[in-house]
Amino acid sequence: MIERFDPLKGERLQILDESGRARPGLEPALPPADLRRMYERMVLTRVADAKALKLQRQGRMGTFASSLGHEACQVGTASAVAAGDWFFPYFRDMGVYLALGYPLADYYHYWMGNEAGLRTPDGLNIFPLAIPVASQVLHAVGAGMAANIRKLRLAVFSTFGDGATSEGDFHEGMNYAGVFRTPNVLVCYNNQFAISVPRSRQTASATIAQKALAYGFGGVQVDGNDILAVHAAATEAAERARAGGGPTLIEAFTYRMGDHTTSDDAARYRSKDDLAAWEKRDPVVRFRLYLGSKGLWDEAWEKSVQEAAAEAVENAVAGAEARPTATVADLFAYTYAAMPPGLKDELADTEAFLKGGLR
Ligand SMILES: Cc1ncc(C[n+]2csc(CCOP(=O)(O)OP(=O)(O)O)c2C)c(N)n1
Ligand SMILES: [Mg+2]
Repeated sequence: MIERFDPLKGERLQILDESGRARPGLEPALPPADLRRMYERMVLTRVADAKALKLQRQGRMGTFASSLGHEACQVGTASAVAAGDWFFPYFRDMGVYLALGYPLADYYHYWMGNEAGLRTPDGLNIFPLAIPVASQVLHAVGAGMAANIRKLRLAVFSTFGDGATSEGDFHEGMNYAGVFRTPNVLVCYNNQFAISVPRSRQTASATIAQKALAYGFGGVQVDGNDILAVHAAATEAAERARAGGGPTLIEAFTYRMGDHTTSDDAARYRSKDDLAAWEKRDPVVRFRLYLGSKGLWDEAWEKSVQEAAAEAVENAVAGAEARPTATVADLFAYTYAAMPPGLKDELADTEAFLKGGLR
């Protein structure tokens, strides 16, 4: 289906319009229980996100990158992941983590300043989220190459922002993926900004999806506020990857509804009108309206979903805050199996400095 939407012609895959109506012939055949689970995960992401912002303001969490407005991108992409697949996420991916079953307490613990929170539990194939912009694309393509060498039939996902497409790592990864036909699903959340830099200053390409064509594989632009469109594109791309059909680039067209992170103030560089226009395209509301039209949503169920999310979030906060905070030694401990002498010296210097003087 994704071939039917040509990025060079400005075509974008949209299944649900803003009022939640599905376009005939494009609706994926998902069982009601799956649809409802997707909605629950979107709500959990939103509630957990709002809580993280509050915790940061209270000094209980470090700098945090909000997922507000990205719930369809994140949960939709994760909904295409099958057992055995791998995921290489980035710093704005809480919905991916939650949809794949990562413990929220661990995720919070990481953002509270302890990298132990990113040690993925056994059984989940999630690489630690990347802070260096676009570095995860290389890791994902490398893992895709490993899957090819080992003849494993799996898909390797990676997500990144529009700003990441200006990085060399992105282009190197794309090039390698195209040449070696790695089984990658590369999903760009084009949220129109890289901190304060607008999409128009990022690339002169009409779309990000079309960049795939130059690397010899397919790219598709989808409505990133439409979870069914993201799900359909990611599912098809993953099936293609597992079947040996090579990589796909998906551009999920969306908008960053919050500040870049808690240390940013987006009001300084973008207009209220833009924000108001995108509020009407809220991905959670759109999917709720769709579920309502299918008889899968009512007020009582909404209440139970919201209450379950709130309870899960409160439990996760308590769990994360009960864990140990990071020590100075933790900053040095995990790069090498055995700490080299230079690093040992640095650790000793740092500890001495914090005790009130240099050695
Ligand atoms: C290699 C690198 N350069 C710069 C930064 C600082 N930085 C953090 S986020 C960001 C912008 C990322 O924008 P985008 O890729 O669009 O993702 P978004 O934040 O919009 O989700 C920058 C420049 C970084 N983390 N890594
Ligand atoms: Mg961006």
